[in-house]
Amino acid sequence: MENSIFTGLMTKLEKRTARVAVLGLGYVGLPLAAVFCEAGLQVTGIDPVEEKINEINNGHSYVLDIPGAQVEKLVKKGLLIATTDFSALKDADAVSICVPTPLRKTGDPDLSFIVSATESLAPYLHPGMVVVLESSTYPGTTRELVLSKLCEVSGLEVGKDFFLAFSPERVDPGRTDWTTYNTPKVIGGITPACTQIAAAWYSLALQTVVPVTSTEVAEMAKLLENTFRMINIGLVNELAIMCDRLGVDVWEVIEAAATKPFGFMKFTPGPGLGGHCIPIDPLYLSWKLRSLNYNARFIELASEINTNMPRFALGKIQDALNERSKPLKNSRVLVLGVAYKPDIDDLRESPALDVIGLLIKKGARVSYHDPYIPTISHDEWALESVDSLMAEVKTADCVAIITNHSAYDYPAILATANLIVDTRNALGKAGQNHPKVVRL
Ligand code: SAJ
Repeated sequence: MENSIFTGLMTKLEKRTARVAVLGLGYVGLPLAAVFCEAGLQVTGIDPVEEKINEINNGHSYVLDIPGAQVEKLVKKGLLIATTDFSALKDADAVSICVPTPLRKTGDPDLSFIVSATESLAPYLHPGMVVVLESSTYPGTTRELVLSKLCEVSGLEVGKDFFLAFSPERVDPGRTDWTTYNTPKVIGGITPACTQIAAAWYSLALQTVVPVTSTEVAEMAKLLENTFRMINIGLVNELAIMCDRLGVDVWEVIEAAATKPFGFMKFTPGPGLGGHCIPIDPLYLSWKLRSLNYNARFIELASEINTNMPRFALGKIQDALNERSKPLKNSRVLVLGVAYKPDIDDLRESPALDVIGLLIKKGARVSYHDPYIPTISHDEWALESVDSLMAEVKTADCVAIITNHSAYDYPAILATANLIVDTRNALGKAGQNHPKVVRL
């Protein structure tokens, strides 16, 4: 049911006079702010980290997907303003919340960033405002946590005085084919009017908006997307363990299966599951279901298998050295690639950190190289990426390819190394049945 507040906000959106605020200027928030600016909307970016604010206001970018020149252009045009001052929200008509949703040490969801952002926003919530939460989280968060706090503090009625929706982020940092602008965007509101107004807002700036009937549907869609991925990676990781027992080359098996033109989707095994989405989002879902007395067994099992892969990779390294009468202890092991996936500089949840920690615990003399990551400090150890890569490859007792950056000259590495454990099939066919190569 439309009221004057609804039509007033809709008119501001249609005239593009609605003032936008983006809370949280990370790899999701900054590209989202930029795409709203490109649509001609005036955007205030708010983040508590002063360095980020200064970078933006000085026309620089710290986010892979947003060139500094674009930030400079938007700031110079007065379309993008950045501040640490949350009171800027009092002038906003449309607010996107793009804050992290990590896990606590206990493995439980850490909703502190969403709570903090909501508490910062609540005092400034006013009639005619639309709020969209983008952070990946369990179904029910928007309604149970964000809505209740906003209503409690403001006394306003959702769907009539203000509008609230959830829209999962689908940013894949470094990707150029699918961007914030052209990736379809699911949006679900607390009420039909919330869905309608949030979809109208996002449709000003994004190519495709997909309205759904509730915030829970939108929250759950995101978790399905990433749980699907995590479980299928767990499946091929278990396949790698099975093939190891069977003495069958798992990479050849997967290549053969992938020739099926329908009904199959290729995933590849590895030394573990990294990143800030895939290992984490599914655990938000299983955590929520446990509170409803349901055990999400697929997620638990896949998580167990994925978490064990660093140890499986260690076993491969240990066995390969053993075959050459070299104990792991005091052997020189060079780890190639430590980012959580190829061709990026992100270490978050990287399995390389687990593999290196296990190698150090076993007394191996560990070094690493990564063209994107010059230094690592993790738990009680710290390392620097080696300088002369090929000299280190030559002297290492074992080279362990953990992240298959495309920058590496794999034929040269194969020719130079004494022994290679290839956990990513980086060497391809050249590494199959090669006397110097052990594959996962
Ligand atoms: N991995 C495997 N085998 C695979 C695929 C991935 O072991 O077959 C490992 C990677 O090495 C990495 C981890 O899983 O350690 C996650 O890799 P990812 O390719 O899923 O990359 P992410 O974590 O950056 O996932 C993002 C997600 N995007 C969003 O959540 C918006 C995911 O939904 C995308 O599908 C993925 O990018 C993508 O396709 O690149």
